[in-house]
This record gives sequence, structure tokens and C-alpha cells, in this order.
Amino acid sequence: MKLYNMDLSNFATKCRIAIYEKNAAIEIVPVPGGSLKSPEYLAVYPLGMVPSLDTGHGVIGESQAIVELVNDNFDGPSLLPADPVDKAKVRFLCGLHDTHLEPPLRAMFGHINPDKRDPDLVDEKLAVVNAKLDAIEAAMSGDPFLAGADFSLADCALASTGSFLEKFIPVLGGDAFPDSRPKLKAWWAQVQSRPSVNKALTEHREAIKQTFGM
Ligand SMILES: N[C@@H](CCC(=O)N[C@@H](CS)C(=O)NCC(=O)O)C(=O)O
Repeated sequence: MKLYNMDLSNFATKCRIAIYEKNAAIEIVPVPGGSLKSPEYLAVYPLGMVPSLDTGHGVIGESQAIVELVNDNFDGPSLLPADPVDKAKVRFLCGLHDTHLEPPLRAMFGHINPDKRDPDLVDEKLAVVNAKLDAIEAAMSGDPFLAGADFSLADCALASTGSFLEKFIPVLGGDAFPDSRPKLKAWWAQVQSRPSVNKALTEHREAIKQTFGM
């Protein structure tokens, strides 16, 4: 199997965390042609997005589909609980991250530079991001991990966006991990030292530094 990757992509970072966690024999490669919309990459994956995974039996996209395949296909402790309700809670947390938290955060990327900032848009999106972080805090059932005693796909998902939250939200006038979100704050403080997370976030942070200079 082969993961088409960009270190700057948080959704690809989510997949790399799962791959490192499972020690999965998956080759991690840049997109062919040097850009997401190159003819070479569009021929591989017509959506022209990362991550995508060459399974050996066709290419699939969507980080959640990829991490579930990584989890199911490789040895090592499962990143999904066996109990159906607990499993649904992990997938719910993944969805809160992928579908609800990430898009309004992404909408502010073009506004990090104060010279290019629309303050009204930032106010609006920051309020949405804060509401979603509060929802994640409320949904966190676990200690020390997001969904319980075991590291799960939910941790892969939210940790992948941790570097963006930690770097960008303060610049935009907020705080993603304040005392008023004690579970999230404690989680973020400790999850970064897990080897799989640390490796993927080191790559992600380096790419953020190169792109955003921070
Ligand atoms: N829902 C997708 C989102 C992937 C995504 O948004 N990838 C970004 C990079 S982080 C991308 O490829 N953007 C290029 C584009 O939207 O054309 C997933 O979970 O994998």
C-alpha cells in the first residue's frame, strides 16, 4: 500500500499517526507531478486531494476510510473499541473533528496574515470553532485519551489538527486549550509525547513553518 501525502495536510497527518501507531507497512510518498492538481496526480486520484491511499486494489480517499483500513488491515492494538457503543463514540469524535471543527478553522487560513485579514470573517469563524471545541470537550468520555483509556482513531483525528489550533488560534485572538476546557487541555498536553503523534506532528509543524513562517 502507498499513502499519497503532504506533510502540511492535517488529514494526511491523521493517516500518518495511524500508520505510525500500527507500524503499518505503507509507503508514504509525495503526490506525483508535484501538485494536487497535476495531471499525473489527477490520473491517480481525480479529486486531487490528500490523503489518498493506493490499496493495491484501487485508490481510495477520505482520511476516515483510510485510517479504518489501516486499523483493520494491520496487526497491533485496535484503534477502535470492540463494544458497538464505544466504537460509535470514537467515530462520532472523528466526525466532530473532520466535518464540524476543521472546515471553519480552514476558512481562517487565508487570514493568518494581519495584512490579509477580514476581521468580521475571523470573528464569525472563531466563534464557530470555539463552539465545536466546546462540543468536543463535552463529548470527551475519556482519560487520558479522547474516548477512554485506549488511544483511538479519535486521537489520530484531533491530534492532527492540534498544531494548527496551537499556532493559529492565538494569532487570531483566541485560545483553543484554555482552563475552561480542562479535559481537552490535559489531553493536548500529554498526547503529543506519544511516539506516533510526536513523529507526525514534528513533520506537520516543520511544513507549517515552511509555509506560514511560524
Ligand atoms: N474529507 C477529506 C478532506 C481532505 C482535505 O481537505 N485535504 C486537503 C488538504 S488538508 C486538500 O487536499 N485540499 C485540496 C483541495 O481541496 O482541492 C479527508 O478526510 O481526507
